[in-house]
Amino acid sequence: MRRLAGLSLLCAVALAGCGGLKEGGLTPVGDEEAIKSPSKIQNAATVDMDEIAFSPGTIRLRPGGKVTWTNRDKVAHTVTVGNELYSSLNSGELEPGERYTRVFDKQRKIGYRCTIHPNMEGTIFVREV
Ligand SMILES: [Cu+2]
Repeated sequence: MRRLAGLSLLCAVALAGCGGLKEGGLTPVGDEEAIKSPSKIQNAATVDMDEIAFSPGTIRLRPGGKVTWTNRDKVAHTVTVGNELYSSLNSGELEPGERYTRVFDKQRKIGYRCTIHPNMEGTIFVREV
C-alpha cells in the first residue's frame, strides 16, 4: 500500500517534471496540486504504524477531524507530540494490533513521533482549506 502510494507520487512528479503529458502548452489541472498536497484534506484519517514508520507520514485534516492510528507492526509504538500545545497527545505504548484515536479542533501544524523509535515521525496539518 505504502509502496504503491510512493510510486504514484513519483509518477506525478516525473510527469510534471518532464511535461510529457502537456498538450498545447496546457498543464493538466491537478498535477501541481497533487505534488503540493500528497493527501487531500480529510474529515477522518487513518495512519498505520508499520515497519517502524507512520504511513502516511503526513495527514491533512479539517478542524474537528479525527485520526486513528493502528499499530500493524510487530513491536510497540507511541504517538507522542513534540509540541507543548498538544502535550496531552500521548498514546502511551501501543502494542501490536492496538489503536489510538484523537480529534483535532484547532488549525495548526502538529508534529509527532514515536518515543521508542526517534526516526519515526509524522505530521498533521489541521486547516480549513
Ligand atoms: Cu515506534
